[in-house]
Amino acid sequence: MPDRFNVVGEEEIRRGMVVDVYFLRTMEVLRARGLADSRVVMEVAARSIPNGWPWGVLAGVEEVVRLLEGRELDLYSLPDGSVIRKDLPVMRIEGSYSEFGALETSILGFLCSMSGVATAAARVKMAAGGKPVVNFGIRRNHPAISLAIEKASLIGGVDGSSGILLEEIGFKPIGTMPHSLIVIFGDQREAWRAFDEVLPEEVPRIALVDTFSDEKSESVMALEALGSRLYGVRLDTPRSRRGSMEEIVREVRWELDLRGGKDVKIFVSGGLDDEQVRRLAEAGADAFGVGTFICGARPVDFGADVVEVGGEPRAKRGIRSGAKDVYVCDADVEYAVVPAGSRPPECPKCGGRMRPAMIKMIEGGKVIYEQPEVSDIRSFTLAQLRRMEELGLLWGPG
Ligand code: PCP
Repeated sequence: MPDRFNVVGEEEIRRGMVVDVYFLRTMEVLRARGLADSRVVMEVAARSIPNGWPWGVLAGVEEVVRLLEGRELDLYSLPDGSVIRKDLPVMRIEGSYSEFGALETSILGFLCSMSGVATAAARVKMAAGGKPVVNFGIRRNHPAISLAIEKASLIGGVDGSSGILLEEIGFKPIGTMPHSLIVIFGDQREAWRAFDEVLPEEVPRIALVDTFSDEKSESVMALEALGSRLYGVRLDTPRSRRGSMEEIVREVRWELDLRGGKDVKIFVSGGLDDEQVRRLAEAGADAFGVGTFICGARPVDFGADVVEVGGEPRAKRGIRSGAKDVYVCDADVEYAVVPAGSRPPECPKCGGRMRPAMIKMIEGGKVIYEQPEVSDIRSFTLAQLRRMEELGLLWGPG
């Protein structure tokens, strides 16, 4: 059960201990009336995408598969990294309601939270116009889920993240230096030189340049202090000093270039969102550290609804009844939803062939799908988003 941090472990989650009490009451009533083993089809779809955004990125599927493994059911799902839209069915679970009905809380918990992070990460990554974006936000979440959140941000397309646990999923953590290092030294130059002398060569020399005086003068100081060993400067300007960050970036770029620092990168962090990253990238910033916008992202509002009972289509108002198949046209990143078992539809955009988008991942409780590596999922996400960018679909109306 929960430990001192009130954190629930994997075994408790798999046992269904994270559950809304009304599901347990539902099971009690269904059992009392002999309906608990009704064969149902449950469908999961996003009822809305946060902030009215036109698309989201699906994440948390691997965790749902791990949650349901071994339970007598079949699960079909779009894979992690799929770019999804409102009301598009992303997952279909078939089996006896008693096998998974009370797990709805955790099924949605994984999908809502991780897809919210992946979606925000994708937006800020695409706003950066191909420049690196690093997740600096694990400090914004409960430590128990930091690696899950970092994984979701990578699925969304960011280039890296700052936590050392990342090594467990095949990524090297990325970071620069905190203000505390410079404040304790009391002198920027001494702090930067010590950083350069003490740390291994592979650590990039990115000097934080806004601690005691302004970004322009400290950037010049850093170039004078480290010379060609200076890889970059980080601007993390406090809100009390922020005017136009774009103008500050342009000014720093000018002063560095004037003094032979053309190769010195300008890294910006602190309270950035997708719109600010877009403007700063256009102003010449080379890379970004984004925390709250990614790790404090609003969850995607997935709903799980029974759409078939005992083989008969049946659903609540607002939900189309019956099991459905989902097809996708990769060329247009366009989906089509048809009653399960229908003929494959043609792409409504180009008229071309569409392929089944849902993958059977669990059959009779046995996992039959091998999840891709996070780096491959990230590539899949970015390929869809870059295609949408080419088609002018990326920033359209919600
Ligand atoms: C923050 C710290 C985080 C950044 C900003 C995340 O700066 O560098 O990595 O920012 P966000 O959550 O606002 O997007 P500080 O709070 O100044 O911390 P530090 O001095 O350690 O850099």
